[in-house]
Amino acid sequence: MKLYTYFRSSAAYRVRIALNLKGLPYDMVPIHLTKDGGHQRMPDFVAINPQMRVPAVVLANVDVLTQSLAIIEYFNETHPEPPLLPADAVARAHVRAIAQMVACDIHPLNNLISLQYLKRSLKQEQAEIDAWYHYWVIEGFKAIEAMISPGPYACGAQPTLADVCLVPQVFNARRLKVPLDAFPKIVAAETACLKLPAFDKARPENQPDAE
Ligand SMILES: N[C@@H](CCC(=O)N[C@@H](CS)C(=O)NCC(=O)O)C(=O)O
Repeated sequence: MKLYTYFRSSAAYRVRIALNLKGLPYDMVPIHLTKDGGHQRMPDFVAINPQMRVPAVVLANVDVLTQSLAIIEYFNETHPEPPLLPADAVARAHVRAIAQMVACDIHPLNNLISLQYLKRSLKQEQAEIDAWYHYWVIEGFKAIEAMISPGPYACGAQPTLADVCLVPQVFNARRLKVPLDAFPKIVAAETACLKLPAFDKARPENQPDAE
């Protein structure tokens, strides 16, 4: 299978972690999101993902999967071990809630294309864009911090979809210099996760396209 990825994309980072946790091999196809106006806009990639975003997965039978959460749930269903969602329905809803707080409430407000729109179309200054970024991460992290259960991972003793989403968002927050002192449980979950080879191998700095 092929994973269309970009080393710094937190959505692609989620899929790399999940595939590594499942022990599934994949070939990475780097899509540079800023070079030459963005390789995600080139016809070869648009034919794979008309949304012009990474990640995308092309399975061995050439089926195409897009959207990180849909991709991860597909692999969790087809390769159940280790499970990324708990067996208990309430616990599962809790894990999905944290994952969606990252993927649906924080990330869309501060991913590359949203920040580019603030800058290029709405002509906002960099300081205002940074303030926007920090505001939405901090608002989201305040709620997630309150929802994290005793660790070492975000939702207990095993890494789950919540960690798969949270760790890349913490990477992004650090890169944009969001102070994390108010979020000790989030940082502790991140520390525990990054000790696992599956998470470590997926880190942006460990990717073949890292700059
Ligand atoms: N909800 C999507 C988000 C995908 C997304 O926004 N990817 C970003 C990188 S993290 C992207 O490809 N952006 C392209 C662009 O900014 O033009 C998912 O979870 O897969």
